[in-house]
Amino acid sequence: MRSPRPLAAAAAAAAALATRAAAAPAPERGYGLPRDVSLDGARVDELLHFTLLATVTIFVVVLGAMAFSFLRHGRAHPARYTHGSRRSVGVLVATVAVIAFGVDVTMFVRTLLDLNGHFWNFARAEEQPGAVRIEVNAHQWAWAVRYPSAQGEFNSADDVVTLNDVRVPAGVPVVIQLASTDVIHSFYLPNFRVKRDAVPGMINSITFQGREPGEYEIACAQHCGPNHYKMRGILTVLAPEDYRRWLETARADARRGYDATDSEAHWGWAWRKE
Ligand SMILES: [Cu+2]
Repeated sequence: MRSPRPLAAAAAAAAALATRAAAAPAPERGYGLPRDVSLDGARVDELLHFTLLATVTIFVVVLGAMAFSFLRHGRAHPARYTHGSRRSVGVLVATVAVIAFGVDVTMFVRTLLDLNGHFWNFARAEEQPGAVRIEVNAHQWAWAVRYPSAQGEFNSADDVVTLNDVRVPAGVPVVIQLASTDVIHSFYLPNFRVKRDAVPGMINSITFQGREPGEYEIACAQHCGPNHYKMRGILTVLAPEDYRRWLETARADARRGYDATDSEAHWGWAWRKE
């Protein structure tokens, strides 16, 4: 009788392949922005939609005025030039100024409030119970990812280190500190509406909160060399219980593989307080 071993091995290989394939983020469907799965992404979308609405409105009004003039006057209409009166010009300029200024100031203030209160408020994100801290070191051409030990220390014996693979729990803020060892890269999460450069010699922060479990794309948004396109990672948002289980297993693996003499493996840094 044939040994079941090769079959079992083939099944295991097929299962491993299937898992890999399933780990690819689903392609975006339809038109418009990528699906927003973050807590604060709607703030960015609102500004984009407002800008779109404003430009489309202006486009339609200008086009409408031109079309009206063409249709109303036709070819035979002789050209008539007018420079308006002081009053009419004043009213026109004032109206345009008030509308443009009002729109600009509104957008500017909203942007400042969103940045200071949410997107750049790393201290507040870190204070939330259960907040996750991660270090990401960008290099040509991959993202090296490091989680702290159970005590919250980086470069410890049970740091979990992954490559192009960031896993986070849903429903809590995530704060990532970014570094680069060679050129400028940019850590971009389209589904979370956040992006930040990783600059050699600097530690930059980025924060977001995932709303629903799933797999999403990590991209590099700075052209960083011939293999720039390979800097595609996967950000997996897990249910909190699944995340806890994964982290525990990964920590146990990390402890088993720890080599205190391998200094290159300890590229992490002491967490910077904002
Ligand atoms: Cu890059």
